[in-house]
Amino acid sequence: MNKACKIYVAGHTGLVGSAIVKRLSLDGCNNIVTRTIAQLDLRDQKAVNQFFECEQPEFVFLAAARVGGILANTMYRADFMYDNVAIQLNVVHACYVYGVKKLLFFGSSCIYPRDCPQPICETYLMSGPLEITNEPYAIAKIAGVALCRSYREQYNSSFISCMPTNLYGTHDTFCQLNGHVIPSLIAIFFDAIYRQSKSVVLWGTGKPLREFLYVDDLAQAASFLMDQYDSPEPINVGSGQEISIRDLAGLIKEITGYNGEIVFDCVKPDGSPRKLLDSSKINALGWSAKTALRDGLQHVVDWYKVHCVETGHMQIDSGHIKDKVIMG
Ligand code: GFB
Repeated sequence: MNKACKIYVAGHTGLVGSAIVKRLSLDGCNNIVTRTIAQLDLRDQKAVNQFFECEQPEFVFLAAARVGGILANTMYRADFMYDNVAIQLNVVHACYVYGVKKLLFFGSSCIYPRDCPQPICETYLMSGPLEITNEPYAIAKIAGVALCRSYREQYNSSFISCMPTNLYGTHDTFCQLNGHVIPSLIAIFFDAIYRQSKSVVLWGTGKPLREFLYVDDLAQAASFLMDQYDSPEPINVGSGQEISIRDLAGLIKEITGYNGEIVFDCVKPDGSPRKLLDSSKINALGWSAKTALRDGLQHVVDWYKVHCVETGHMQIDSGHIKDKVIMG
């Protein structure tokens, strides 16, 4: 992939896609193609084919997906399955038909079995039952991995898959109903500061462990893999930085400056007890995460203050849970 190559970043308005566009631009890539969902609905096969025929991208980062935290995954199971399978079928097939040189597909750490040994190696894929809260999303993502491998096996297509661990960064969904835990907690603590609430209610027991990767580190890994990796096997991308939800909440509380109490609502789901990736494969190739969790969180909190708190755009319960989908 050289700087003049035509690169399509699918999902460029989302957490991952926006970080990839930023990374590629910093690397000097000057021929990046993007489309918003209003311009191109990736669930529409005809529209996708027309786009590929017209633009003829050489490299594709498939970061478009319907995404959300534990609640959205639980409530909109059909949408998470349908939208992701449709996007993947259309984009991967178009990459084959229109001769894309290389495709990088983003899976997720939730595609591994719920109770598999930790840290999780790539070989554990499909070795046991999935976590129920996000099973439709996980099955859709497993289909994406299998799709890339199948086109490689049958047509020799250079399609690869990576498995990012739980991500966080700017341009995320800072809303409790839709969001993942980090953006939700940032929004909740700032809302509590604004309302002078004495306590905040978070979900689950606080006991689950999560590994977190700053999205700019993932973007760097994605660019690295596009250049360095060409294998049918998916590859994990993690930071090795694991923390309990309770400790994470304490850390975000401290960084935001909230002084009240944290209460856990144990009726709400915990999801997977633990999801720590074994990233030794990508580490051995020469990539490792750079951003310490505290530094990354500080950066996101500072960004949120400027872009959402000071502008009055805090939305902890926007209610538009079903509409949140990144596809363009
Ligand atoms: O980030 P999160 O929604 O997703 O939740 P998963 C992580 C943990 O944080 C769970 C707890 O144990 C939640 O119960 N939690 C506590 C909260 N308070 C909150 C809150 O206010 N909001 C949220 N969102 N969580 C996701 C999958 O699982 O992992 C996705 O559902 C995706 O499909 C992602 O694959 C990587 O880590 O549990």
